[in-house]
Amino acid sequence: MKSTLIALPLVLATASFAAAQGNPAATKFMENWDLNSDGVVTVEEATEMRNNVFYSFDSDENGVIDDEEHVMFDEARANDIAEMPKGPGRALIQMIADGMSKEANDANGDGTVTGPEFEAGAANWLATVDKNGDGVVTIADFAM
Ligand SMILES: [Ca+2]
Ligand SMILES: [Ca+2]
Ligand SMILES: [Ca+2]
Repeated sequence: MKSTLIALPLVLATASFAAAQGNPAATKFMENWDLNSDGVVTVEEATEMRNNVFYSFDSDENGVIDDEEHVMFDEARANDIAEMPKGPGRALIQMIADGMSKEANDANGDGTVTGPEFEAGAANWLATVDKNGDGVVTIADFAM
C-alpha cells in the first residue's frame, strides 16, 4: 500500500486548521512542495516533487504508470480530496489532484503515462495553480 502522503503530502493528518492563511490546503502545499523553504514553489521544485510522486506509484519500476498502477494512484488522490473539509481547501486539492490524472498527463494518448510525460506536465500544472501569473507559486496565489 502506497502512502498518500507521498502522492499528495499537502494533506496531512496534522494539518493545522488554525493556519493564518485560513486555507490549510494552501499551507500544506507550500510546506511540502517548496523544497528549499524560501516561500516560492518554482517549476524546478514542482518537477522534482512530481518525479518523486511518479516513481512512488510506478510499482514495477518500468518507467510507465499503467492502468493497474493508476488505480492505486487515483485512489490515493481521491482519499486526499475526501480528507479535506468541503470548501476552498477541497477545491484546491481537487485542482491539484486533477493535474496529476492520467487524462492530464498522457500526452500521446496511448493509455499510459511515462516519466517524461509526467515531468513535462509540471510547468502547465504549476501554471494552473499560479493565479497571479508570475511564474511561481507562493501563498499569494491561494488568496480567495
Ligand atoms: Ca522554493
Ligand atoms: Ca509501471
Ligand atoms: Ca504566482
